[in-house]
Amino acid sequence: MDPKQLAKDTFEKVVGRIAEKAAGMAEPPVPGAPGVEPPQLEEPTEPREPLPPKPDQGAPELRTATGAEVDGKPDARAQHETYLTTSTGARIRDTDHSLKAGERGPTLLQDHHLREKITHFDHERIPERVVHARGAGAHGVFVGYGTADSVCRAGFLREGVETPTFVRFSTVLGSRGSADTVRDTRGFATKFYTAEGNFDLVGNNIPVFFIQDGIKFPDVIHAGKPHPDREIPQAQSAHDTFWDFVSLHTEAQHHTMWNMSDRGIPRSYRTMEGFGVHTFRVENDEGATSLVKFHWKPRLGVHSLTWEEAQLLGGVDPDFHRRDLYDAIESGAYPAYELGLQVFPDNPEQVFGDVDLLDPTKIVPEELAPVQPVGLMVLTANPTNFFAETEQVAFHVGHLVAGIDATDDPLLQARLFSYVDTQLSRLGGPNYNQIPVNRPHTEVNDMFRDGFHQHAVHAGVAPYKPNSLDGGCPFHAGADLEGSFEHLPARVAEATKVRAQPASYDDHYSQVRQFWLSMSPVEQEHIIRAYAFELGKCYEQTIKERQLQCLANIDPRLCSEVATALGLPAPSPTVPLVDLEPSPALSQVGEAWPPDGRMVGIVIDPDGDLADLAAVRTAIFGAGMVPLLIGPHGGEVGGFPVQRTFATARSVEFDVVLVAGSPVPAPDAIPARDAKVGAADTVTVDPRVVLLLEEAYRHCKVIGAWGEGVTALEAAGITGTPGIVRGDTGADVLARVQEQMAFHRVWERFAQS
Ligand code: HDE
Repeated sequence: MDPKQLAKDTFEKVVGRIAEKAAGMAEPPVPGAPGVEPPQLEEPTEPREPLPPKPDQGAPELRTATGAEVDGKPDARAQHETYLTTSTGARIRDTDHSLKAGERGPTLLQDHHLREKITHFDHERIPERVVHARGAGAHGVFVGYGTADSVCRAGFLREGVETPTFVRFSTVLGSRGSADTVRDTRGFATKFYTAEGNFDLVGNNIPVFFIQDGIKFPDVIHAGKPHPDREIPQAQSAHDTFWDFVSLHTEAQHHTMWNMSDRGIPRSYRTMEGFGVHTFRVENDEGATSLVKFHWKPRLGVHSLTWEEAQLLGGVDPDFHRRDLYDAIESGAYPAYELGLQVFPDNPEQVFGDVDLLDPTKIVPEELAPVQPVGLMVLTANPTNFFAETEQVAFHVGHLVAGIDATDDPLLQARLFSYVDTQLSRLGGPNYNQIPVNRPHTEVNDMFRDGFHQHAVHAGVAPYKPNSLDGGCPFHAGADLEGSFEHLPARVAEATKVRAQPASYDDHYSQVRQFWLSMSPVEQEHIIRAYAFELGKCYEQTIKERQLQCLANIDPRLCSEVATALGLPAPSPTVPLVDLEPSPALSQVGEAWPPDGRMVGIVIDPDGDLADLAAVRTAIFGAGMVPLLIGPHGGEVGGFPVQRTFATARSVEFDVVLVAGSPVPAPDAIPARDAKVGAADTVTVDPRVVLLLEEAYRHCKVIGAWGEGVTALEAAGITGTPGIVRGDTGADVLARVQEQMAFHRVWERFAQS
């Protein structure tokens, strides 16, 4: 079957099933409601059944601590019942007052309820992840196409097999509470709960890494984290220690270039690629092995923010990527990613062409080894509880299943150690795989015993092997090897113990230049700006000069443009520039993509003509997008619910802006009250609307206006044409807007500026 059709059919099958469940809703929900029903004004006093979870929420499957299926209600473990109790189940009458010696007297030590409540609260926090602390998760389902059978025998890749998944997206450098839209690599970690055990694909949105050997991981992370003395800057690479390290440790230059490109500031987790980075070894039913690299391709295409949007969002909505993920799922725009494999022969050298497959600072261009689709993942439900699921999920590159094995990539080898080790301190002991979100969906008989937080009640007396007292159980996979894991035999050349690496790892620049040469002019401009910004934030001249030398070794024009911004001379290259064939697959610009889940802001004027509004909203919902009405005040305008006001809205949360009227300044357009009003006092259109339009224009978004809305555009000084749609009716404007927004942005507008 045509691969595109396969993806489409699989997506529709999964989404169709959910849509059936949601049928009956009057219109798709505008995301963001905190609960299933609006709260009453007075504090409720009558006991009642607690509210059910929201329809967009899922939860880890109900399994025992040892992976077995359980009959029962998933919310039976939810602690969501009518009456308050102590942690041991005694119903209590009052949790608002501590037990005191008289109304004004001291608190009594006897108050076990107070002490239990406060003590538990005191211990609510666990250590955040040492990297990737900030993240957001979602439940999904993966459907295999069966196309991987020729290379891999893993059961979850077989045709039509459906496997539940949990995905956690993350930034790397920032703390748990840091902003989402910082310039950084993004984590893209997936747990597949397969029938043959859990498989974790712990990848990033960038296909290369800073270092070739895991022993350097503490170095690169210490350099990227805030300075140890002042603990600033938070979640940033724009500082001296980061650039000090990467300019000295030049194998980091490839990853750094990706970070400086638009890939470092994704528009959404829904528009990111994912990469397993390392090469893995896989085996088919016949026992033949191949080397592969894993890729996730987002159904919506790869798309990024502009730098100014990213910066504004850091203040306007630091949770932008989380909210975007949750809102998309809630509004039915289920994020989807196709899993693909680049397949290479398993030759003894483990090279493909000129690329050393064990060097994680190198890619294999897709033009040389196409990404072959093997399945589709659709994210279908939001977590019910952030801590239980997103915080406690524990990924590990060693969670492998039958048919998939690690290679000797020295970065991967260190990771095989690190991921278990880190969970011990983060999750408080060795039994973290018994936490509900980590439980496999298949039975576990590991003979591991005891330890903190042991949830299993192990039977038998012989947790050792061989034994006869427990009848010899559990047995090795016997005659039936189907689905059993085995380390795939791979020859290791006769060698001497050394702390060294192959000479092929010494090329630090050719693929960085290839990336640069593969970018469109707009993308190259963004890269220049990013380097200029980051290095401009460094304090030490030496570090800037050293990094400029690295840039000279990548591309002289890139180097000279950045040098100009820094006010420094551009050095000449110290290595020969190698011109590899550009790889068009690396660029984000040029293709058209589906509109699902895009946020459409609609400026309305209560005194204007609202006749088209109902039809436009319905058409936007119909196209799988989310319409958000922006009015002068909250509540309703012309019978329509207003989701954003001129005071609360900022252009950066919308992908597209429609202007249905030309609203005069609202009563709260007072500079002293709202800084967004600016100094303007002689304007005819609300100045916050003007700012919104100016920003949307500057960030190269499509803008559509009809009726009086055209006047508002003029007030904002928007006279140009690319990506500006003017018309008489809302329906006509929306149709033309949709055509243009398929390209994500109005790229020509960048080129003109
Ligand atoms: Fe990680 N990494 N990593 N990493 N990594 C962690 O594990 C580590 C690397 C990645 O959402 C930690 O549970 C070492 C490459 C993701 O929970 C820790 C090395 C790639 C996540 C760890 C690497 C990644 C982590 C911290 C070099 C892309 C978040 C908390 C040898 C292929 C997973 C944790 C989540 C998390 C170690 C390099 C991806 C400390 C030692 C390369 C997506 O174990």
